[in-house]
Amino acid sequence: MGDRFDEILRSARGVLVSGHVRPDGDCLGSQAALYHLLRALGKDVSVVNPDPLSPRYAFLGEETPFGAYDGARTEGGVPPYDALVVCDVSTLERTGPLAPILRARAAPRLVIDHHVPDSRESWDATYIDEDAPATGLLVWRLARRLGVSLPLPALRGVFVAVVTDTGWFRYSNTTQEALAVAAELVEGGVDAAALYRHLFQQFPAEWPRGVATLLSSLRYRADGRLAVVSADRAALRAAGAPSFDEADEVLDLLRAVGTVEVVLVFREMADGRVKAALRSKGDFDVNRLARAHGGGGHKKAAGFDVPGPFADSVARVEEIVAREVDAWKGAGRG
Ligand SMILES: [Mn+2]
Repeated sequence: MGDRFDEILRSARGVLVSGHVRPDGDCLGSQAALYHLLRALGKDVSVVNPDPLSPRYAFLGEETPFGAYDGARTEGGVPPYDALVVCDVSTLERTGPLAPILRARAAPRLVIDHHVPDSRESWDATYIDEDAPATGLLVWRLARRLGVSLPLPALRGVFVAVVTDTGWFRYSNTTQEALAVAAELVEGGVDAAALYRHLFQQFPAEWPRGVATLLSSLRYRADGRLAVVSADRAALRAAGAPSFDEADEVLDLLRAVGTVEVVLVFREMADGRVKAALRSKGDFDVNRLARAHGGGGHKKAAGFDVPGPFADSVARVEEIVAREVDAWKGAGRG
């Protein structure tokens, strides 16, 4: 695996790095690592994402120049390049407004990712490992393979990628490799406590009010095996949390309940679409459910979005998920 991927990357002079809409810690951390890896190989590198950095990840922008799609510029501001590498997502569709621009370019398209791949997408070469805890670890492996010693900003990127996707080494995707690489990153100069503070202790003052709004809507379905919360923009505004955006902690909190196997969080996006995030504690496959609604992810963490209006879509999707969890519970569970 990876021969053709490495060959295309090696021969390209200019590389464009991109990723999914609303890039998260793994997407951005991988990109930071890849940016500095490719720079170490003497390449011209640009990072352009569909969306700018959210405040949570702004600190990464101090070491790596993250660009974002700009509708006011020609072709969204995407520069010329010889090869494209998409990080942490394996369908071009998920690059949002960048998708038609990237698709129209003749340069080879590469993907480096750990999501369940979408067979409908065609890539010139892929580096996909569904069992990898984070895409950032694949960039780490790539650096090893190419014999590149990564500078500190790249090490920080890999660390951010791994800790965000493993829930700071708490989720079941925390492999021996994740822990071993983390140890090497710390040895290489990564300050774990400083990154913890950046990632998990810098939320805006309104953030707890958003969490409270979501939690106050809690209902249990499927005999307590499914926990559902939802909040539309009006509710968040009324609670004094108009720009509430980080709901991962809510997904974690609800999984703390003993009976709960699956968590479902609904939020209304700025464009009126309804975003559904799903987490599973055990064997229930939330990726399959997300796929059926045009989304995707992993077996234990996945998401999708559907058109509004909010209340109608929430009711409809919640019913579907409750039925599935109910049926799964009956399927030979001890
Ligand atoms: Mn990821």
